[in-house]
Amino acid sequence: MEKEFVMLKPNAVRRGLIGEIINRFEKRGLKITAMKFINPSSDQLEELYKEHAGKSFYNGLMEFASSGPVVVIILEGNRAIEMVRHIVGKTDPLEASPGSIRGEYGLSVRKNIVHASDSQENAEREMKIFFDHEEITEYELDAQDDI
Ligand code: IDP
Ligand code: MG
Repeated sequence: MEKEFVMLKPNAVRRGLIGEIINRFEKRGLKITAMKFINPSSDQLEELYKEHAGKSFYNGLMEFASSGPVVVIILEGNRAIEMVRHIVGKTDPLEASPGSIRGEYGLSVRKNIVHASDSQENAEREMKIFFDHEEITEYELDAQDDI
């Protein structure tokens, strides 16, 4: 089982899409093992996006990411990282498949609704920015045998 870190960006919250987005992950059999609704600190966002520091879009990204509350989530499942990135869709909503989250709700690259870690190493690193070890739960999904 693999763990994936996801953040619903401030425009997902402001547009009333929290339930819709979480529903997609649940319906796909991914298990929520941690979740919270927070105002991210600038330290947390700098750490999350540190690989992009210095890029042309960095300042705009940071301003947008800190513009309101976000939902941070840890999802668990078989090949969860690939699965979540597939459900989320490509970075540019214009290139994201119809039916993916970004392909359905995204209007611009910067405000593309959801963040999802791109590798096991980054998922481990990013979930630690937002969650303490004891905040991550363990339980079985009822549907586990049918996935
Ligand atoms: P990802 O979120 O699909 O992994 P990354 O390349 O890691 O994409 O970029 C992180 C975030 O930075 C994107 O989700 C998007 O919000 C923003 N971003 C990436 N490239 C651009 C750009 O060219 N213009 C504006 N924002 C961008
Ligand atoms: Mg990325």
